[in-house]
Amino acid sequence: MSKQEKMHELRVLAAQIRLETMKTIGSLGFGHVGGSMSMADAMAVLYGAYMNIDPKNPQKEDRDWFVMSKGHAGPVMYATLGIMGYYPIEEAYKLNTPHTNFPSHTDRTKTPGVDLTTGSLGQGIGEAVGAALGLKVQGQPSRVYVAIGDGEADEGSVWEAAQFAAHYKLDNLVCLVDNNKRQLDGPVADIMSHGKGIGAKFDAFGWNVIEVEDGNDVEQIYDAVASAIETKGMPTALILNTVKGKGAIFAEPTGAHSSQPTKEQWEEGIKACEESYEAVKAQN
Ligand SMILES: Cc1ncc(C[n+]2csc(CCOP(=O)(O)OP(=O)(O)O)c2C)c(N)n1
Repeated sequence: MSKQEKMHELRVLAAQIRLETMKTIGSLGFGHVGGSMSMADAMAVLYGAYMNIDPKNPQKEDRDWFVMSKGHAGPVMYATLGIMGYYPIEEAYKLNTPHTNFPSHTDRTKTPGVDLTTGSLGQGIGEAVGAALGLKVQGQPSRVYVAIGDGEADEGSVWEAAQFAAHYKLDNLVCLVDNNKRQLDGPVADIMSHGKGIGAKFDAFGWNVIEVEDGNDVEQIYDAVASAIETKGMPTALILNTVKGKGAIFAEPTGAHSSQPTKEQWEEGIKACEESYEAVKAQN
């Protein structure tokens, strides 16, 4: 398959992930649309191009791991795992209902394919660093990918984990920063700015840093992950400059953190994602 064909496949997958994310959250009627939709393209690239996984054997020993440290973006992970074949995607439409296997935040005891439990911001990256060290010590070829938010990066524990990962030269670790410039209450720059930037911080902690100008462009993400995999002796941070709510017609214009639109707005939002999925499929 040529690179052009692969990029088309990944764009189609990203559009399908967006559609299924909307259906998953829409089944409940409210939830974290913003930070889920900004991650769809990165999820498509990781699961569609790079991760060594077997959906029929989620625990296989030499698998790559993905940790959604910004655990409120659980729905985009559930959509991705369902599409990849861990379970029928319709199961995820029981999002956050009693006794569900699809809680609002990712839980390793509930959902096949979820490697670590998250939800308390700043916790997942530390778990991912521990997993990366453990897998290295065991001699596994596995890579650990972890996604954090730019608001989440206000947590001090993120930087303890970053320091540890650089010290132990965890080159099997890639941190994807969903740099969508917004957190729960508004713009990150107004609430708690990152000084010279999150990339500059990771650089100061001894990481390899790759700025991805458009973090919703699958080809830019694809090239950045390839470069991360080639980097030896240090972990890599990919700073994905994304748009919060990307592709959700009721959330993208405002960058809302959580959305509770009307039933009609949900129908329109899902229909728009269906149309863009069909349009992307028709492209070459
Ligand atoms: C320790 C902790 N404090 C507060 C929250 C509540 N909370 C959930 S999401 C969120 C904002 C996160 O912003 P960001 O990481 O930028 O997420 P994104 O924009 O990517 O969705 C907050 C404050 C939490 N889950 N954990």
